Amino acid sequence: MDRTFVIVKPDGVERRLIGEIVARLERKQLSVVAAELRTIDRATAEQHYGEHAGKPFFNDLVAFITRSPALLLVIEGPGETFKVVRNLMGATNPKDSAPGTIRGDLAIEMGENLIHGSDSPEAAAREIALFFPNLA
Ligand code: IDP
Ligand code: MG
Repeated sequence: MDRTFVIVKPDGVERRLIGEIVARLERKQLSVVAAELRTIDRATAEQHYGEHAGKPFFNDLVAFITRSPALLLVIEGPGETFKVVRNLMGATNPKDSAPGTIRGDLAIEMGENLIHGSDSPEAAAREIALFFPNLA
């Protein structure tokens, strides 16, 4: 089985969309294999989003992802799980995300786009290790 890392971001928890978002992953036949509601600390957020350090939106992004509890998830599927999740998420900017996707149906602002999913197998491994260091 193949794993990826997902965050229901603070806006998703605040809007009480945990159930809606997890249900969409489960209906696709993906499994939740680890889950924790956690307020992400600043250092972890900066490491997680390290590829965006120095970009104009970086400080807002770190403030957003740390502002209140997020649901951290390890998601498992039969293969290419990162890709399956990214397709369910929709495009980064909710104004471009297709209807039928999580962002396309439920979000409208780039800065409040509900969900993170790793963008490669390498990112999935790195992010799972960062957020769930005790997971085998
Ligand atoms: P992704 O979440 O679809 O992988 P990334 O490019 O990795 O998209 O960006 C990470 C997050 O940073 C996005 O989900 C979004 O919340 C935020 N973000 C990306 N680009 C912008 C931007 O141009 N303005 C504001 N926020 C942005
Ligand atoms: Mg990304």
